[in-house]
Amino acid sequence: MSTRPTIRVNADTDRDGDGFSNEVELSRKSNPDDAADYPDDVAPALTVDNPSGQSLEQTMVLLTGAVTDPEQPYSGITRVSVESSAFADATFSATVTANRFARRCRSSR
Ligand SMILES: [Ca+2]
Ligand SMILES: [Ca+2]
Repeated sequence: MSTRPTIRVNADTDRDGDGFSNEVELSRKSNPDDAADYPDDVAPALTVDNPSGQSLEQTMVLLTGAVTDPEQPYSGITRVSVESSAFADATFSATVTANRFARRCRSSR
């Protein structure tokens, strides 16, 4: 049994009035009966607090920042992953809480 919504009224091309046709919503897996759920065309924005061009003299840094998704503020971004040339061969993942993340990174150098 599928929980995917179905089109019941073909004459109404945008049943919930969110600006996306029922067909587009179904093809992009948003709900054609919920105006708050629509296709997301804007990528989330990631902001890192640490200064850019920072030289790494220490073996540990605290990486902090924010992530927002203006098209879908409640889209449920829960994790970010960060790669750094200073920490080759490692990807650091951090849990997002209220749009903020923090991760302590340790270099093996
Ligand atoms: Ca719609
Ligand atoms: Ca919708």
